[in-house]
Amino acid sequence: MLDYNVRRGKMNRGLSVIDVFKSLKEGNELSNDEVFLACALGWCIEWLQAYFLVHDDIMDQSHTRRGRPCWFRLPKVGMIAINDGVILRNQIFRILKKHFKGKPYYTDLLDLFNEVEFQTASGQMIDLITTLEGEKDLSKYSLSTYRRIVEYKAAYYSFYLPVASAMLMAGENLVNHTDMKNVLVEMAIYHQVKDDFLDCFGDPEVTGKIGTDIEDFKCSWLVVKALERADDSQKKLLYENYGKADRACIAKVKELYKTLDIQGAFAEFERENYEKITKQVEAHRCKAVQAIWRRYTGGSRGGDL
Ligand code: GPP
Ligand code: MG
Ligand code: MG
Ligand code: MG
Repeated sequence: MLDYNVRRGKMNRGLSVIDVFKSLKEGNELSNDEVFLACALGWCIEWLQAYFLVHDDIMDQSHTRRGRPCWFRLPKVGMIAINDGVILRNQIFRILKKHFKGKPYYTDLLDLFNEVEFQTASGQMIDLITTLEGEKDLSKYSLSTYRRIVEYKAAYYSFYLPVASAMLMAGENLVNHTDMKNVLVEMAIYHQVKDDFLDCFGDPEVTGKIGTDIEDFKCSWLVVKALERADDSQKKLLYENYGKADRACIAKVKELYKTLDIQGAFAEFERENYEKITKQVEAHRCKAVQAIWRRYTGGSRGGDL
């Protein structure tokens, strides 16, 4: 179960902890002990991610993940996957206890993981309740709703947690970092927009997952953008076909996305935001922010600890 669910990801979150910790050490060689502890923290985030994904795939009724059937889709697993998710989650606190108990920042680490899990579950909640049968209402889908969902379901655990946990390990405190949080949220939105784009237009052979956002009635960036661009008849088509697990309906939505040139809108969003965030990151006084942006945009050399 651990091999199936914890491994084979890109490990951006876990590796970011090491990148950020190194950046906070400003070129000083890390001791073996520090490398080990930064890796242990990184793995805690990978375990957290594994638990989230096992549960998220059940909730989203997804089919594949990392190029294989979702864990709950295996006949011998099914709903036992819920308990497996809980076991994955429990390992985080067992790893933390084993390696960090006695460190001055131990309770701060526990608080951090708990708080971030709460924020993510809150984001998952708003991601899910807008898709409830009987509650489906495309008029609620706006950029501000979208940004709120992404901030909570993705930004805190994917961007803030690697930075904040490495900062605690480096002996820093986490108060007064609002500007840092803001730029990390922008990074998360940039990446979630790409995730949403690939859900519809990506090649499952490459992404390792088959998209389900259209039939799941998700508040995806694509539908928000489509609603912005659509005229009344195109809006009607969206209202009639979005959120239905019917191939013909899904095809109609994809066709409309093409007519509205959502691919072009995505390319424009990507270009503009890459430049905007890169500028913000360069101007930022905290090196940690630069380290995580490099990791997620592939600019880091990586593996050169
Ligand atoms: C994934 O979003 C969401 C999470 C990983 C948070 C899950 C939180 C829980 C408390 C279970 P997504 O559904 O857009 O991701 P993907 O496209 O990878 O399925
Ligand atoms: Mg999902
Ligand atoms: Mg989801
Ligand atoms: Mg997605």
